[in-house]
Amino acid sequence: MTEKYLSMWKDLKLDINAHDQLLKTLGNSYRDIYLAQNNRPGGIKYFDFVMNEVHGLRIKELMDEKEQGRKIIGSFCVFVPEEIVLAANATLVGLCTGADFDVEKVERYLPRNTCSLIKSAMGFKLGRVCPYLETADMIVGENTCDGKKKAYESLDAMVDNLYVMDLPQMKSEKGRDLLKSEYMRFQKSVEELTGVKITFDSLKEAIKTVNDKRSALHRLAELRQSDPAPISGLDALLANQISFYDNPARFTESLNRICDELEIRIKENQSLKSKKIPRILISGCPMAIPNWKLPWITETSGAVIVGEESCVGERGARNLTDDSGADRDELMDAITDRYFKVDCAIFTPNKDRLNHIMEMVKTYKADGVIHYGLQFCQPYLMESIPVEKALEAQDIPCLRIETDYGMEDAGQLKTRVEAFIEQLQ
Ligand code: BJ8
Repeated sequence: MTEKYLSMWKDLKLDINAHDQLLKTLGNSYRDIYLAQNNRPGGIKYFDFVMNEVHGLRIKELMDEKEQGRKIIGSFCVFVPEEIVLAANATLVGLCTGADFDVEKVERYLPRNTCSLIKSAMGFKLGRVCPYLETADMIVGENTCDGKKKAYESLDAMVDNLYVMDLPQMKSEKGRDLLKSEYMRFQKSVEELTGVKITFDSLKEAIKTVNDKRSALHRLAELRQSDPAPISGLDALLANQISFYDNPARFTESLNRICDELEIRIKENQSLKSKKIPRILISGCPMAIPNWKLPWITETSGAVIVGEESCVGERGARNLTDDSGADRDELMDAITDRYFKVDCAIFTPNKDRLNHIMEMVKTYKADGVIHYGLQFCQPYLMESIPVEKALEAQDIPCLRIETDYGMEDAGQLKTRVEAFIEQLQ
């Protein structure tokens, strides 16, 4: 792949040596974690292909789109509405935040006690190894947690195309008004960037495209409710991760094809594993590509992950946008209402998230919950305590994990996860 896309990466001014190193590491962990699994559905080969080409063919496609005048918008958060971006004839891509890079350099800009996700975003920029970041015509940051908020001030000094979206912190009427006004402001900025006026028809069509993508993710989630689970949590996570990068219509079609296959598996009672194994719900911080550490440890310790209460999972993908509005403003209201339901831990109070975790335990027939908190992530680590208490009050076993992107604690994590799974058995 290196030779084939070398000139493109050079044009994007990537650090070629560092980027080669990154691709090598990514390829090795994908082989050891993903390709080592047994009994994967045949359709998952498409996602293997996408992963193989995540810095290659997909970037080439984005560059081709740019050549035809289409703008690329990069985002770090599920609060950035893809519907608005698509309606202005632009493309939304998730930005890389799932691996450590250039940590030493990053710590010259950010305190050491910053979460891995934020450090990763900064490391990919400082190291010039993320082609998505370099392709983007607009990078959208959002005022969510304090770490991100302040890190965007540093990022702003490194790029000339950062747009920061303000976000509410309370689920109040005022909070909803703020979200709507921020979405209106974003819509205007996207129109200015693309030179395309968002119309009722283009917005309605974009809502349909995104709803179709989310419906395919919902279908996958529903199939995972079957016992035994028809697909590994690792592969389901991969589908959720890729949904942030791939062309939405193509992604929807490919995922629906996998779901067709899983339906047959369920009908024919083909089990992923030969014996019954504990079912785990993962809840907490988002896991961006290639953050596979905890799911990999969990699923190689004798359990299967059946759901993710996460932004790269059900928190991010649940709820469709109502497309029955009669005019553009009504559709913008529907978009606001849909996103206002996202129960990120930056909200206070945040009862909805707790209720959602409880509901997911039941729906997915989970035997236990692993709460995943990134080190130094105050919102999710703070919430992990009431989450654990509420689960324990209902006799639902919960394991609270606090970790980062490094592999140094992998052995210790495995011991804890194995003991937890044994307790579930
Ligand atoms: S909507 S979860 S994608 S903000 S892990 S950076 S919270 S200190 S990522 Fe998120 Fe949007 Fe919320 Fe979802 Fe801060 Fe925590 Fe780091 Fe985090």
